[in-house]
Amino acid sequence: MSTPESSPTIRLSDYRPPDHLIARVDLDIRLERKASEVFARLGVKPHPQGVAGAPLVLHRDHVMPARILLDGRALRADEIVVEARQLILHKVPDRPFTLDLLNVVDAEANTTLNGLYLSNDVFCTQCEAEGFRRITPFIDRPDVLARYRTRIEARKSETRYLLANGNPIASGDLAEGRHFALWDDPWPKPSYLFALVAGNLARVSDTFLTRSGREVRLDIFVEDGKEERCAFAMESLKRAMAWDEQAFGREYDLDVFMLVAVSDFNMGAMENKGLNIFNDKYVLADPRRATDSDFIDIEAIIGHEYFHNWTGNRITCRDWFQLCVKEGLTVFRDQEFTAAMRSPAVKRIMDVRRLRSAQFVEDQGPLAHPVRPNSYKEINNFYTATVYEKGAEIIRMLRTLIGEEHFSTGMTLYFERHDGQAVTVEDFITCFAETSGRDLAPFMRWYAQAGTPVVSVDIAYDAVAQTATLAFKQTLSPAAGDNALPQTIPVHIGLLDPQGRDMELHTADGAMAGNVIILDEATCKVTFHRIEQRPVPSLLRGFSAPVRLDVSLSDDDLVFLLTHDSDSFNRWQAGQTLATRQMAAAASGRQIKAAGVKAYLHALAQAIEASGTDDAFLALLLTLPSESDIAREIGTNIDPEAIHIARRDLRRRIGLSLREQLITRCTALPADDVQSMGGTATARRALRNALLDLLCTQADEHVLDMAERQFRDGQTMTEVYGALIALSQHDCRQRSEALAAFYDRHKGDALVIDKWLAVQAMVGETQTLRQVEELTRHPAFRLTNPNRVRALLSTFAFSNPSQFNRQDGAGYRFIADQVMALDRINPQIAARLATAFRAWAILEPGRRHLARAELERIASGGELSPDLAEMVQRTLQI
Ligand code: B3K
Ligand code: ZN
Repeated sequence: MSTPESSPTIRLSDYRPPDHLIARVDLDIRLERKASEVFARLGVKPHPQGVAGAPLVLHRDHVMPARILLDGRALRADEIVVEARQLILHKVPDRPFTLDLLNVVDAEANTTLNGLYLSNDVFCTQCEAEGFRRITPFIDRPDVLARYRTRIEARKSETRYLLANGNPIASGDLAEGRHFALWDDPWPKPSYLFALVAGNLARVSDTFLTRSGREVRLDIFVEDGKEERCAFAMESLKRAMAWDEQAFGREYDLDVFMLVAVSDFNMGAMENKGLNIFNDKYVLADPRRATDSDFIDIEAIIGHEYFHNWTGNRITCRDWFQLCVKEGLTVFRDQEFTAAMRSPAVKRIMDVRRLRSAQFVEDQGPLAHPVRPNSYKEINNFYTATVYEKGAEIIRMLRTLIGEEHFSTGMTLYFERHDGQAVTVEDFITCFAETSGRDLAPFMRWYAQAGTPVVSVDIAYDAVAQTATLAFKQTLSPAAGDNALPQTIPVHIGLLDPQGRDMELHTADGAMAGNVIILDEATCKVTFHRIEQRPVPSLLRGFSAPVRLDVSLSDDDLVFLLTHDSDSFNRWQAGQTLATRQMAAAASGRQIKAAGVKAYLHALAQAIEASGTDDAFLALLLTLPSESDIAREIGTNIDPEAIHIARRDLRRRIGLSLREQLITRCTALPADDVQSMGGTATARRALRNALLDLLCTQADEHVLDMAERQFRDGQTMTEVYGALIALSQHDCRQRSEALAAFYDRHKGDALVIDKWLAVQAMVGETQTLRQVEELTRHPAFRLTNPNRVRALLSTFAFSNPSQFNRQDGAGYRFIADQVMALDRINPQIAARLATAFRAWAILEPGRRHLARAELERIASGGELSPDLAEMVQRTLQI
């Protein structure tokens, strides 16, 4: 821990290669809970572009070698300069040499879950971004690539398995009940990809045959007794491996691929070479204990980590500013994987929802930053929705811009040219400029300019000339900076004729390629000819760019799109826009247009009746924009309570007017059992839950009984939890009974109990805060476990806007207290939770004042970790 002032700012413009390289790392690790010995033998050499005779500077964090030997000679104390976060050797040879370091690491005392730590008695590591320096002093930066060999030794009774990166090359028993394993990783890697796991785990094995005919052993390691819950994870892994071969031509490159599930983990998972470590939430699943969306997440995250093997591991980033070069690209790859495995239309909507709810909010507040940031104090604070999700949107736009074929050859060129390297965004984009022949210099602005551009469109129809003219204008966000230049924005469009059919698009120079307009100036006008009737425009189809669209379509036009658009994304979007319009008006005290509401309800009714609509898609149509979506639309002077009421009222209105249809549709859905896990059953369950949720807004005995029955008889967690969520929003007997029964049924199972914690934290009632406070003292809750913290505290702070933003400020006070307590245990998780305050500046004055006061209280609360200190300073913009 250190005081806020003590962390230096790291700048992209200061980048220079290190003066030394480490080409070989031999680790010999003797594990003990309190004092593991880590012998590190480093093969060091001067960097060809470094300063000759420069000192060797090693990063260190909580570790100080007891002995240092240079080419076998023990260094004297006066030859070593020890600084708080560095170890400096001033006199090192100007030729390759060996450095031996003997370190002692206390895994048991490490609650940060960064470096070497224990999770339920299992030794494991997390080294990205800068955790390796907690294990041994090192040049701990991604442009230092080394070959690693790792020997692990430990007590046999405590460590059935000893795992590290690469291929296993030896193992055996030793004296005094100890054993060892030796691992060799043939692929040079940065230190952040190092991993080690040792513990009494259980193993589930399978094999995968690569397309070139190599057999790879697949091992999933889990805590004892959880083996049966790994089947889906294993299937997902095999699907991911096959898909990467087929879609990107990428094969796996070691003899064994291992995946370990641990219960204490800071994020979703980690792509360590050959040894991915996962939060067990994203591995363990069976239909009775995990929901369909858990299954979907597991498949996506297993894919994501596996895809990193090429985009991240074989080709890594030069420095942490280039994080998006592995993360944005890998998110894009996992999105494509899910789209290929499931419904592309549903996947796109889910991704855009996530982008808007996390990234747009970030972009509109004090934490806005470019996809490639210019500076940071604590890099862990920059694993953000902007780097990940907006980073993925940039890749998607790139593909739209240059076309499928150039994109694919560009990817192949990238893999060939940069294999084994640590690269920059420029290296990556250059490959596509070369294959497409397009100047991508203007496109690079997407990486440099923060903020969400607004694209406004005016439509003029000339019935005499039979032309339709679209006038586009882009307005950059103030976050983009004073010298910002227009972005390259691909706008996919369609024009619908009065029957709802797509018209052919002809400009003066002929038919339009792919119906995509590239807006790369501040304004642009496009005229379409031979438009015989007034068209309804469908703009930004498939959400072709991460922008806000500003177009004044009438309610009737939106209903028309909701009913007819051939682009499913825009069908969904039309419904969302209509609903948001009503709710934003109500929440701002403006008159709601009765005709608008009526038209919206009518369109929903039609969608429910229509045959042929995919159930999962219909479920999305029936799900209203979230309270945060509405807040974002309103933009300033936010009153979260008024928004909550507006949303609740519209839901009630739907539940009331469409009651009979909702019931009929719900009862007509065939029952599911635990065996029904395919796409159709998943879609059906999503629809059943969406229908039930709307019905329950009526809170009469009939609908509450329906929910209670589904809760009691549901065969899958999706149904049971769906019913519990529907019930949880109403203060009724059924709710308290269901909550008690759920706890009773699952009390031994932490991951399921997380759902129980979360559902209570989401209730939009004033007693929720007290309930959440009480739950922090419940035996099921632990501040040291990130999954528990996220289930209870993050759900309250991020998914319950009306209660977190209580008018009396008690929600802010509570979360601020938790953030400060957490900071002493796990700074990364504390800093993450503190981002709940990121939208404080757009609140109405009373709440704004209270939220700010809590941020200031954290800022002045004594010793803060660098993580939290930076986050609070940025949020307050001080
Ligand atoms: N690369 C890791 C994230 C590491 C976060 C470090 N604070 C997981 C992923 O994106 O796949
Ligand atoms: Zn990733």
